Amino acid sequence: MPVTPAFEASLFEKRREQVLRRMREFSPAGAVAVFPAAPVAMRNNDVEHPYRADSDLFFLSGFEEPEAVAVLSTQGEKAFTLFVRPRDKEREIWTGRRAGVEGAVKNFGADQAFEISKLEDELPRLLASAPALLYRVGGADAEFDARIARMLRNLRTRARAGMDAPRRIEDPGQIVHEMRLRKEPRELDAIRKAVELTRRGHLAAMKAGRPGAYEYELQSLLEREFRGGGGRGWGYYPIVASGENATVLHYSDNSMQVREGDLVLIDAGAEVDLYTADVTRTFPANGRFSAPQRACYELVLSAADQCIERTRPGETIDGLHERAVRVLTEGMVKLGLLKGEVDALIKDNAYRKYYMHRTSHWLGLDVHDVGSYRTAEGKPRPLEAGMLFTIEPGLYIAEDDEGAPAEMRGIGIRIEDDILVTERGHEVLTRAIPRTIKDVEAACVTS
Ligand SMILES: [Mn+2]
Repeated sequence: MPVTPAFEASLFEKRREQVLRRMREFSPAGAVAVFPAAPVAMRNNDVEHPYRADSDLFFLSGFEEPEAVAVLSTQGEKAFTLFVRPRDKEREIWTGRRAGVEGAVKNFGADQAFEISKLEDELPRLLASAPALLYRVGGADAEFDARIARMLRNLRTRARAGMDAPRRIEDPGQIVHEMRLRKEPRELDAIRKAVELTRRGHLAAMKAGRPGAYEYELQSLLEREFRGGGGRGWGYYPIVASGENATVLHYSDNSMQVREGDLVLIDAGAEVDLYTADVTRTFPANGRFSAPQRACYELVLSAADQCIERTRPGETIDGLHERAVRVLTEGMVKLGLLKGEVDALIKDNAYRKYYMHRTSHWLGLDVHDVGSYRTAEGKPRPLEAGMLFTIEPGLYIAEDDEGAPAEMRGIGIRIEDDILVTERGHEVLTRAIPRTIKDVEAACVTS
């Protein structure tokens, strides 16, 4: 676990100042915001899953150790308090270096720091002085919810002693997630690096993805680039799906052998400094799309391109999805998958038989990143410069779909790119990962 932040400390300090400013607007009489670390997840018996910091806590502090809590307060001198695991020579021999209370102040900019064992004493003191608490109930850690609830109950029972519990409890996401939605240059640097490792991984898999190869071999090539290139690894578990496995949206066995004539769908992205890319490519194992594969691929590509082309400030994710649905539905009729009037097929959701997911999601520290998709009035949110999201139309024809032309059954295609909204329009960060038929076929050539 790093004992110094991945980015320069001043970046996190600026973010905290911004949060504190918004907290003062939100509750002029005072507010305290609490951000707990993600709990450690057990894999089996006494083996833990590799630890990955909570994205909000990282965003505000750069702190990546488990058993930590960050507190921001608009009251008093100490705006930023960190609760952390203490330095412990013996424990550190077993489980790695810790920043400790000193490091929390020195390296992570805390105004004060306490050992995590002091949480029950010190956190109520901070809470008692504030009319508003910003804490995300129902986050990753139900046990921490219960601890907060206990602290509040205890504070209320001490009302006669002059203690008081916050009267408002709200989600800090409305402040922090709004900030995370608009990417800063330093974040885009990390994402561009993640995209580059992702490009190398997908290229390696396209080259090696011949009939006879196993899906897990391709997965290992992706991971070799993601981790071997200096990233943290993957930002979400890779999907390597050959043939009809590609019609299972969250296929993750990655265990089958690629057959002659298969398409291979790979949805995989590297993580760099906790920022992830999210890219899907679909390629022919033998290096050449068959005629029906080509027809389906061109349809999905055209849906993707039409969405990308429309991306600019003011456009909405709902608007792009509607565009993708229209292009895909028109194509489904042309391909003989659906029969009827396009408008009626859209209205009746008939297209969902072959395109059952949404076209876009925010992207950043989390692969399905935070941030509201609606305005305060409940309308689709207009895109703004700095927002990063995916465009990922697909077409999935079940192997046993007797309504589909026989030669198309078992075809699953998705093309997914990462799009940054700019002042003038957009930038496709993943443009260099082959996506046209010509470029994909060229990338599959092994020679
Ligand atoms: Mn995605």
